[in-house]
Amino acid sequence: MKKQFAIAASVMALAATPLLADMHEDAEHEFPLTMDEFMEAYPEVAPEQFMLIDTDGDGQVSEEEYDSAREAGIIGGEDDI
Ligand SMILES: [Ca+2]
Repeated sequence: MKKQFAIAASVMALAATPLLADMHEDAEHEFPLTMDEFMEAYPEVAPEQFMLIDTDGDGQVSEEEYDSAREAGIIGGEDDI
């Protein structure tokens, strides 16, 4: 009985791993981010700050804009999330 539970737990852990990896990728590393996606990832960022980050004004945050915003200190590093 105990062994069956352990096997079931292992299978569930294996099945859950790709799902968690996808969610992580969507949240932090898929560029460009729409304003909604960005605000979800960085709820502390005000809409006015989003306009500073979206320097070309297309309503999305590209990887370059994200890197610039981090360098400018508008958003924190990944350690702060
Ligand atoms: Ca942009």
